[in-house]
Amino acid sequence: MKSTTENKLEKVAGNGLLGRRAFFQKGIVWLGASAAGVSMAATTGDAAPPWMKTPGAPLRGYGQPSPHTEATQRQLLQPYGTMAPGSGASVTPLQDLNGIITPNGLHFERSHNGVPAIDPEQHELFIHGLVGQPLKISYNDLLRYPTVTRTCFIECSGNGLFNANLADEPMQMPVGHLHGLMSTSEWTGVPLSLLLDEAGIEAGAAWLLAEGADPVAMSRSIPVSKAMDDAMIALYQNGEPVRPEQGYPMRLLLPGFEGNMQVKWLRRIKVTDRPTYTKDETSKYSDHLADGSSNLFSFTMGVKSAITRPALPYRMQGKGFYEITGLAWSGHGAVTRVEVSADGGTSWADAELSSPALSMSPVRFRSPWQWDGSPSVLMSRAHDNKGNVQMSRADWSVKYAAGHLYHNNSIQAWAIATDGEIKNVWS
Ligand SMILES: Nc1nc2c(c(=O)[nH]1)N[C@H]1C(S)=C(S)[C@@H](COP(=O)(O)O)O[C@H]1N2
Ligand SMILES: [Mo]
Repeated sequence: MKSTTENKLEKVAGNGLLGRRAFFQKGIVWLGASAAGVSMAATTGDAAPPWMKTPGAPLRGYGQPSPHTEATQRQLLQPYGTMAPGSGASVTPLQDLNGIITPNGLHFERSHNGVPAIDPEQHELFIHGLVGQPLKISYNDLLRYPTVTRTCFIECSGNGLFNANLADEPMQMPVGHLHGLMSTSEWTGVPLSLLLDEAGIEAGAAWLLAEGADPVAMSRSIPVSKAMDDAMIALYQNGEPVRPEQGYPMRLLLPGFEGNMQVKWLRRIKVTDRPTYTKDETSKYSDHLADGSSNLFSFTMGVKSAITRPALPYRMQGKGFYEITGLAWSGHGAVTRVEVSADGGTSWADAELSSPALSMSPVRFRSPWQWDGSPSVLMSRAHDNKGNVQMSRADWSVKYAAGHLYHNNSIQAWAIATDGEIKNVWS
């Protein structure tokens, strides 16, 4: 960067963090890539690139990513190998994405026993229990109900478990592997309250049992208050029918709640007066605290952020200007502020946030940074509109019992070495 430019840049925190105004300031030379001496004639005629000299590819019915981005894939985690290849998870490659929306083919998947091959013509949703009129609704009938649209994230309560206490040392893995059990879509579907009103909830109804049509019939208990508030039977994901991995033909969407409760391949809702205590909510998904007690249910996903670039699996390409960017989200509401540090938390600066800041939807944060090539530690810290602040990893580890893995929304740090190597570090 030229020294004249450097004078214009406002340093807002230690180790080269620049003010957000730098993004809008005129006359800044970010990389200084120069076109001097190149004549436009060289880009046409014989000197034109080969793809300008033959007709382009034919039209096709369903678009695919460029073959040059084929490496942008979900990473598969299959703990039981070929014995149960549909049991496990695949993570969103956050390192290769920008913006807030996850493309449908890259939405993370967590399935307990694979994707059922549901015939939509035969699939039905039952609503029964403490209702005046039990309902049996076919997929085609559900498509005729009034719909709503909202953008929100789904996050597995196991997201971040690789940065909990699985090993004595921080694990070195791509940012998608560390934080990619979180994806964001624009969901469209039928408000659950509408269907419950139609069935007529009876006095004493306080909970729902939601059950999936997969071979494990995964099921969870959900408070009626959430169902009547903002729950949705999702039918469309980013505009197209929900993908098989996400629950085709329909899934339960509970904005801000842990992913496990958002039952895929939804087939049954039973209205009850108490939680059902299903196998899926008693064998897993409880939070064990340091004092020996447990939170049986902890529905809302905490406020969290993660730097997705610079991050593993990549390395720095020499000193100079970088945009530090990542995602911040909260199950309690909207993210209002994200701070970034380049000196391991000694000093912080507010990052630029993408708009709009929607409730239970991530924001993309961005901070300009001038790396002088010295060892640095990058961190981000998110705040939401309900007053929640992301806690340090040290504070998180003492809150929960040793070995606890769920709901790790603590701050994660990337150390950058002089040779450009990036490492996950605990601080
Ligand atoms: N029927 C059913 N619903 C399910 C699951 C499942 O295995 N079966 N997995 C749950 C878990 S643990 C999570 S985190 C989310 C993941 O949603 P996704 O696969 O669409 O990302 O779905 C939940 N709903
Ligand atoms: Mo999950």
